[in-house]
Amino acid sequence: RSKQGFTVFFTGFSGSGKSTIANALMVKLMEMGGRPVTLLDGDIVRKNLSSELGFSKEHRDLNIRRIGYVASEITKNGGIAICAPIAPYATTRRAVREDIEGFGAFVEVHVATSIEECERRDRKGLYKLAREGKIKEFTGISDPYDVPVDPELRVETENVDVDNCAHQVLLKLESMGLI
Ligand code: GGZ
Repeated sequence: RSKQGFTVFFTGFSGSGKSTIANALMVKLMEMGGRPVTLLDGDIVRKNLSSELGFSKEHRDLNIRRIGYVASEITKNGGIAICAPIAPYATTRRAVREDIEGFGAFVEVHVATSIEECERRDRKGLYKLAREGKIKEFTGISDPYDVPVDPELRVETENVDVDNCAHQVLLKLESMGLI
């Protein structure tokens, strides 16, 4: 009997390492073979699925609900969905969890790299623009982020490298009987 589908849902600040860990995880899962793996990265979704949306609470919620819908379809069909948006609102993450748990497992991974570290790295220069007020409603600077209270797993990229974080996710999936 083939195993059930599931969704790995990363959440965390811009620059926290979500995309990099998600990519490393995708490679590891693909190497294992078996189920198809689909990555729904924040950037890619915003370009292809949510191109008309901004960053108000309403638009962020709509973006996350769309990601959740696609992930639920993948999970329903026995696949693996890896999502990596900021997803700042706990109630929206909860709603997506409930949508998906009807079909398979939902594994929330909080990438808990601190806002100080994300701003210090500032890989895309967005934090600087946010501080200057040139980007409004920037998560962690001028917009809220609800810290996940009870995620399946918490990782961080300040003291731990990406490959190790992805490995921790794999171990969690294994302990949950998903892989
Ligand atoms: C947060 C923003 C904003 C604002 C543009 N706030 O590092 P990035 O660039 O590539 O990741 C961020 C991305 C966030 O999109 P998400 O779809 O993940 O957000 S949400 O889950 O809240 O819908 C960042 C960029 O878009 N970006 N403006 N104001 N991030």
